[in-house]
Amino acid sequence: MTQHQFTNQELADIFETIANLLEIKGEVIYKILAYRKAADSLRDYGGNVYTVWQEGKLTDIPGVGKAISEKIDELYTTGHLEFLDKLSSEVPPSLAELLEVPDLGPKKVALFWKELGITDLAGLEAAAQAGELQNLPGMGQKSEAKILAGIEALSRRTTRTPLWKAWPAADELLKKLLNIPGVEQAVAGGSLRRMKETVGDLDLLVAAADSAPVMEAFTNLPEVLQVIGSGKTKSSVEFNNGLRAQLWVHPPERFGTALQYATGSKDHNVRLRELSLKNGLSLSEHGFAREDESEILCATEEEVYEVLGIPWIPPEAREDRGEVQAALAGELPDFIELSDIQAELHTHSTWSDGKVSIKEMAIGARDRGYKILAVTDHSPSLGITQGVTIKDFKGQREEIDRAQEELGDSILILQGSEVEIKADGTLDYPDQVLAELDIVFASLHVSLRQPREQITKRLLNAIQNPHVDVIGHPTGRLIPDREGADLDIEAVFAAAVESGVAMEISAHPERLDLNDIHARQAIELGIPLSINTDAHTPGELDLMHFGIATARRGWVEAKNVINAWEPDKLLDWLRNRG
Ligand code: DGT
Ligand code: CA
Ligand code: ZN
Repeated sequence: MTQHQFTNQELADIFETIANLLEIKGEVIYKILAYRKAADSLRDYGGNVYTVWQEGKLTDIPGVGKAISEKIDELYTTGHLEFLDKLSSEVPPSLAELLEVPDLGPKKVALFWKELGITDLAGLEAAAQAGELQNLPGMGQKSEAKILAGIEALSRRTTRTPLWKAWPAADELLKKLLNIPGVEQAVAGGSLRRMKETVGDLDLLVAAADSAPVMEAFTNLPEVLQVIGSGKTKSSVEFNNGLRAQLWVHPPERFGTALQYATGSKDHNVRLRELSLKNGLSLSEHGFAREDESEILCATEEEVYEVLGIPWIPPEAREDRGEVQAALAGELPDFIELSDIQAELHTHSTWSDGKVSIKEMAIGARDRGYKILAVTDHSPSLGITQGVTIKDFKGQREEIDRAQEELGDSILILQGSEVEIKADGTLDYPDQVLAELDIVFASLHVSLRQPREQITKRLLNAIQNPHVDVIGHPTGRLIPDREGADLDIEAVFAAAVESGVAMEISAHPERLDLNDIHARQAIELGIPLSINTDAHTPGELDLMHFGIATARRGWVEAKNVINAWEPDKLLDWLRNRG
């Protein structure tokens, strides 16, 4: 047994590298193509190449001739390849990474290397920034700028995109798609439609009888940096901003199965396929196929679930977390909807770091159909914002009374606070001050990196305070840059059950905190939730749908959410908490 058991993928990568280096070196094209073909073939090969080698049948693999099979033999026997070692001494292997830059081919890479001594990405970036590339033969200011943009896109590629960034980008693209002649529908699928907090890439679905003109128009959009792949039903592109998207185009009569497939999740789809097969039907993005190969086409997604014999499942719940089983048993939850929300309970005004007056926030809430608005400005200890001092509360109450009088009974304004849970675990106001307020949020903003035991204890202190009604954005995370506090969430939930406090799902898309999984755990324990935007302007009140989506991902129903209750029930609940 040798120690050099390269996988199919590793072998493919080695031959790919050889092809790239030969190309930069300027080798004749047929040699390069032979290595490239071998690499592709090894990557896609169904069996295990190592086993085939042991059987002495390497040349049975397509694309593997005598020269390649000898190299594979050398690799498995010795662990390395003399040919590659020699090639690497002639052409720096780090040059291959330059080929990853969109639109940068081997000729240009060779040019940069020979003329400027550039051997890696960092060197290329520095030269482009210094304007050294534009004077080379065949180059100019424009192509130099493009290379810089390409390097930037490359550096962003590894990370997932937060939902709050992907959402508006998708929105804009969908509008453009709808303007292409022949496009009947354009909607988002994938993790974006499921409202996952981050997305890997956008999946855009179009219903059109003829796909070619749509693909053509899409791949030629000015914001497209490079086309990664293009086919009849699917194209894949990378945009200048580093985001990637797949466009799926299907005829209108098949749009239902296409949208369902591309919405995923993959695991949910696998479940549906299993269910379908039990009914003698094979489900694909194109439709259902019977055993005699006749088809059932679905123009809408509702029809897909109907054929499967289960109720339509909202995209947010398609994560294979028991939803298909629940649907079969008729036990899907009555998922909360935006229209269930009756009150916005976590907002800021000019009394702390909000941008507008209490009255303006109340008008914003009223215009969105809410019956109650709570103003919950920060307490003073949070250094970065101007907070409400104990003395300020009287003046703030007067402003609320005036606004209430002017707005009449169209909306009820509550005086609340977002009181800081300080680093030592105490709250920023004494109990008798908290007792005077209509609603109290307690939140962590500072010293979030304390050890688990310490920060958990801090939160437990707030949970156990009888004047605290809601724990605001409990973990304090910010997507994508800040991880939440290292809380012992079981202990937190146990304490919440004990005290009856509500936990927030912050709808602010940088927070979505509690997240979907924690929200589901919380309601299973009977902990009431509250979904709020933490708005600092009236416009931010529109972020509520992100919180609703997170709640739906956590199987939350309206009855679990205090601000989805009838106003009287909510006010009773608040009064009873003291
Ligand atoms: P992402 O982009 O990583 O945030 O996650 P998704 O869910 O958007 O996944 P993506 O973009 O790889 O694929 C889009 C959808 O295509 C996915 O949600 C379900 C479907 N899909 C992709 N690969 C497979 C597969 O191997 N089997 C099945 N049944 N569906 C798949
Ligand atoms: Ca995706
Ligand atoms: Zn806040």
